[in-house]
Amino acid sequence: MDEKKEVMEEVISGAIVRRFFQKLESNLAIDVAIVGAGPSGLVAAHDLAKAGLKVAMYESKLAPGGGTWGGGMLFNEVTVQNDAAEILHEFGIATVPYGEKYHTVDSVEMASGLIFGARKAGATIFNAVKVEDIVMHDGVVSGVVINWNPVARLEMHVDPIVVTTRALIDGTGHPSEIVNKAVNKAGVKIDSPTGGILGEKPMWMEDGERTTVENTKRLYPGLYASGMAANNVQGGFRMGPIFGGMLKSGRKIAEIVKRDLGA
Ligand code: 48F
Repeated sequence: MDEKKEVMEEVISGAIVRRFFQKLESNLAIDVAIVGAGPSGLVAAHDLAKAGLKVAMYESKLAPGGGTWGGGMLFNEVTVQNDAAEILHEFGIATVPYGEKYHTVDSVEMASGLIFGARKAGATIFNAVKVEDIVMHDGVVSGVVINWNPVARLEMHVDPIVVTTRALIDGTGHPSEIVNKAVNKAGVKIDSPTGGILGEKPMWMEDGERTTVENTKRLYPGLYASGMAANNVQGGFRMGPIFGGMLKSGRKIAEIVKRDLGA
């Protein structure tokens, strides 16, 4: 009897399909969904997964990392304050002191190190996936509506699927896309001076860096914001190519979510 010959093409396709759908299925009901894999979201994902929570991140681009890769004006060096450099060291990312208060970091090392660190802590990252809406159950934000970003980009008429979550963090950066859905689609009042989104102010590095961390908070039951999204919601100043506030904001939102979820 002829033994059936293993066909490599079938094995390889089967491996990808089976493993991907295992990953997707085990992330259909999670503890924390983080939208946007920028620096604040990646630190939050790392800390929350490390605390034993089931964390999934959704990044609409193929490469996670958000605004980290480009440094300032594509000069691929990033700056952080001394205390934020310590967060990078926890991820094994090297920094070089610059004067008394700052460190510089190779932006490629920082982006890849944060991604690797979040993943190694146990967070699952779904790239090329866009969160296009939120789920609201009885006045609590309780899920994300996801689809492939290429589907959205090509404006294909394809329905999404839904993931339920106990906490949802908007880490989408400047547009604060997820909070926008809560305010403008669900019509809820969030924890901000107006109950809505105030919008980012122009550049003031020092103030922007401080308020990014101060503005990091729970906005509504089940809904949180980190990084530039948090600052945009509360009307903070932009800070440009310094990233300490983003890293500290990610750490702060992780502490708040851990407390709220009893982790
Ligand atoms: O903007 P981003 O890097 O987020 P952040 O953590 O950091 C901001 C800094 O990079 C920089 C800054 C520092 O001075 O101001 O801007 O606040 O990353 C946000 C990520 O979210 C993704 C987007 O592609 C980016 O990688 N994103 C945005 N909307 C969606 C999304 C969405 N609807 N679904 C999935 N991903």
